[in-house]
Amino acid sequence: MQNSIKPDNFFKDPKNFKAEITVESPGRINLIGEHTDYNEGFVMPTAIDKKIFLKFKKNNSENLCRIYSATFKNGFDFNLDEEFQKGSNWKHYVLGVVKEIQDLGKKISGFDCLVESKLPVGAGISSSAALECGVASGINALFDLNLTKLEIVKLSQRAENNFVGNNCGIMDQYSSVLSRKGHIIKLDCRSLEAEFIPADFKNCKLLLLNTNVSHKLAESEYNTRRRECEDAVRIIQKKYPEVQSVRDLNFTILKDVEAELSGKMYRRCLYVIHENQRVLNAADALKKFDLKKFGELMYASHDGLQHDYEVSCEELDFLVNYSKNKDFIYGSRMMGGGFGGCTINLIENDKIEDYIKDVSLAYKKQFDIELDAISVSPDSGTRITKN
Ligand code: GAF
Repeated sequence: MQNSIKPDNFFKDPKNFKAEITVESPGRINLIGEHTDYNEGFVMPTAIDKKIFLKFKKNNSENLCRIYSATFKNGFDFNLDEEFQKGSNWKHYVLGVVKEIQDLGKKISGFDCLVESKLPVGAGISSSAALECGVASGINALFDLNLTKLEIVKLSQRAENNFVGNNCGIMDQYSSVLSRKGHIIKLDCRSLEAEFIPADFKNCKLLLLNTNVSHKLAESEYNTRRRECEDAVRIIQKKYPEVQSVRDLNFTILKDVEAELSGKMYRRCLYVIHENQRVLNAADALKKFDLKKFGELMYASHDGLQHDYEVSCEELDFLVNYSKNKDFIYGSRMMGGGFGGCTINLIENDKIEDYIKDVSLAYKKQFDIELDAISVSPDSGTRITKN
């Protein structure tokens, strides 16, 4: 790895960067179906109108690549023929993607890339998947690699798993790349069969409330949850070899093997069985415009994440509790991996402004932290422009 690039000797003036390819790579929300993707279950995400913008151009060198983030005001360079060091800074998401592309046997040469993010980091709207998929899509277009969108999704997920060390599922990358404007995806994370449901919330909107906390536990506990589920499956397989993942469990099997599982494993599995069913019910409710039902499922999801899956935190629980018993809020839950980030709220349009003021004051009083409100709309996945 070469020295960090300083803005005064590289990309001095981002506005003058003559891009060959521009990529708009969106963040994502998830309406319901949390921690179900890596258990081969169901999720209901969509890309949003908040994005990372990436510009690419070839730089005529055989191997030198230069990346500069206008957002973080720093950059780095690397040679395509060097061995990349693993890590978990933003640059490792980029390097991981480049490595996965090289591992597919695809030939690329030196390029420059300018990144500008409008996605808050740590908010749980997956700036990491947006970065990975944005880099992969840009390189694909710049060098005419002919990777399909699904290949971009999968290699970006592998980059995060293999290089950054976060054993995430496929939901974030899938929705960042393959979403359709104005739709929510009901995704089967085993078959990758997707149904695009019109995001018609009548007089309601989706509002994110960012706790502005990101507890340290997030990464290690995420991987622990995944391991707990996989360990449970291995134990259950001794009696039920047909169970390939927690997706295949039902209450009868779980009850039958309860004594062989630790208390934690049992509760993780119990949560996932319920959550998968909630996603299927939520998809039906959305198709019938039954927002009341949809909201109840969101609250039940949060309850399971808080008590059985144990990935919430007091700031998230406070916000969800605060929303309860307000007749203009249909549902609220933590969103994403947990331990901080945002809640997602289904709230009546004309009450949003007053509610933001009200809940922000209460949150500040409780934790002495500013709350950020982010209004989001379901948008299309990655957009690429050839300049
Ligand atoms: C993170 C992961 F990246 C996703 O794959 C998913 O597991 C999510 O947490 C929890 O639902 O965003």
